[in-house]
Amino acid sequence: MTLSPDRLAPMANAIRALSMDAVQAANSGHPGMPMGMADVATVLYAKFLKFDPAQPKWADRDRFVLSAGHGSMLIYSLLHLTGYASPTLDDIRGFRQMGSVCAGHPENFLIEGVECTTGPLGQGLAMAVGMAMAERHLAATFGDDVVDHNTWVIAGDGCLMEGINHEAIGLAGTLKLGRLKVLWDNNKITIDGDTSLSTTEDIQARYRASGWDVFDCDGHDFADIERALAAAAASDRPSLVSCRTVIGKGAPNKQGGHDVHGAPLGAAEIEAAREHLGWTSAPFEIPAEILADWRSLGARGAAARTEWEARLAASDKGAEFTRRMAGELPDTDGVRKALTDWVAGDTNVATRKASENWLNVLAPAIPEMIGGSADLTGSNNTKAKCQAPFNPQDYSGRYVYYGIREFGMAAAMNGMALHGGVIPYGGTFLIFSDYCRNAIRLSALQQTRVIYVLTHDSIGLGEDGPTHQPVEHVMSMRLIPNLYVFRPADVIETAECWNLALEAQETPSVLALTRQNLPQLRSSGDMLSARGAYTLRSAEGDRKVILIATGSEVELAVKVRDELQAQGIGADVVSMPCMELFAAQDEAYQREILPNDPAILRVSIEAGITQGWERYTAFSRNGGLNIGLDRFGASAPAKVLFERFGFTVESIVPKILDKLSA
Ligand SMILES: Cc1ncc(C[n+]2csc(CCOP(=O)(O)OP(=O)(O)O)c2C)c(N)n1
Ligand SMILES: [Mg+2]
Repeated sequence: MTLSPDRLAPMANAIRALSMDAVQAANSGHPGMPMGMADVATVLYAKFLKFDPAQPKWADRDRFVLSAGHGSMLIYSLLHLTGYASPTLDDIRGFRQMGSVCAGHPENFLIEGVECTTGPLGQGLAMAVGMAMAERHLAATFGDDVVDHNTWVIAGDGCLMEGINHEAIGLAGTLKLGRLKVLWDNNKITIDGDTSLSTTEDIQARYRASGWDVFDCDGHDFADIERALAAAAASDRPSLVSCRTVIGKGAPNKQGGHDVHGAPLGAAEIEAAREHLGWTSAPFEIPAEILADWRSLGARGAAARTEWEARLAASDKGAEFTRRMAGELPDTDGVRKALTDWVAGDTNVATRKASENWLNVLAPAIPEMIGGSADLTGSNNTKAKCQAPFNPQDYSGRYVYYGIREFGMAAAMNGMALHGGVIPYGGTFLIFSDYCRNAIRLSALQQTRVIYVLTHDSIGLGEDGPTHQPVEHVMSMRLIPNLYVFRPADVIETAECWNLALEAQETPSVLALTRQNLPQLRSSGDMLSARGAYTLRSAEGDRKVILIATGSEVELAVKVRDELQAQGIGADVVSMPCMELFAAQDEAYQREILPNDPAILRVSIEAGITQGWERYTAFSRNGGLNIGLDRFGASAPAKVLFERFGFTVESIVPKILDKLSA
């Protein structure tokens, strides 16, 4: 069925009406973008997008990403009008209010039809790059009859202006992601006013230079939109469609100006818009025949989905595809056995090297793992031997050369995880986690299983100096909710932490790993890291001190303990590879490891900022003791730095004795 322009126009006006009325009711929100892009979005849904409201998550659907997340009423309108169960009209009435799934910005964890959380400008488009990567990888692995879909994006001027845009389109162009189609809401307006206030670049030329196809259309001419989208759909390159639009189109006195970007139109202008659009229905009422046209689009999707289900059932790889899309790990008996063998050994290596060694066990056993690094493969030790490059010649490859694009990499990994069917992990130096921090935050918010392999985790990296030496990073990562920050102490903890990260389906993980070698400290398996912290060495005699350490400082804590014991002072060493997991244990376990005894001195040792450690040391004899680094590092060999900054038995033991006798 083909809907003619005279049918499409009222459909687009339904988006406009819902958007202006919802923003007005909430007295908050952004009417300009949904009203301006209503015509383009209507053509996209009517003529191009493959979707089925009855099965929002079916695997071979097209992905639609509203990168300009402030225009959330656009996607809420589209989902409701096409017949998704969520959001309901009541949800839309409750736009931006407590209890409604129609949050201020679209949230993937609130509405099934929302593919990813957007609002932080630029990241939606960059996540879409990851979705398109996952699509190509799965198509190459499982065949076109199982995986064959597009990723469509609506992005605004802001998404194209952000720095991450450069990273994302460079990656997409290099990887020749022809299934990625970006519709640019080219309305020449941002919050402050005309885009010429801040931007003069030739955006189309920049995209072309990055290997993209670029098309152009009048974003309010249905035939012209359809022509341009068809050209983009047919292109084998990633495509940008510049849709020339008028922000707030339909509000006769306000359209085209920046006032319409992010404020309710007001009662008078809404009345004028109703008149202008010929929209006579009351707020939140959609005339039956317009709704029927929208619903007919939704109903159409079932055919493609059921045909695909038949193809999946016929595929000999169907069961494996279904497992991967469900995010369930394969049976990893071999992995469990490998860990037992490791425990029996005695391996002194840097934890980044232990990570690589473990990846060589994991990657062959878990084919959905896709690794990569932001140009630090040899330093992050992220490539397993079995992984071939992921590139346009072979999308079945499982190792991505992201280039020096930390933010782009992290956002792409979010998109890959959200697409499903793959488990992305990627590396950079821990210090550059700041470059991608907001994407790490979005991993946590979106509940994606993304694994960040962040090496060179302290002054222990040595000579590169303070620009490269993380000080505040480990602790500041711990501030992000729903993020596991693992800092393993040796080869065994490294393997355990990798396993925990892989098992955490709805929580991203950071693995903070050393450059320098560390001794193997454990000769027991049992996944002790799963409880976040555990007693690695128990006091002999009367316990006076508990040393709590992470990562490379656990070795030091063991040496400090030996010296205390030699002086007749009983001391435990608690290794705490993951503060979040320890905090999640029941009270009884936490008290077993850290007894509620004010006579015991608790001492934290971590080569980073001490702020935050009071959580575990304040309830302690004389307020406890925090050994750390509350300043920037320096350029020197690691050993010299640890000595200079007091990470030695000789420096720490007297401080403990002082505290004990105070
Ligand atoms: C990273 C980031 N910076 C700033 C903002 C705040 N912000 C929201 S919308 C917007 C302007 C976006 O302009 P454009 O994409 O052209 O949207 P339009 O005004 O056309 O709807 C800004 C600065 C944000 N959401 N994300
Ligand atoms: Mg704009």
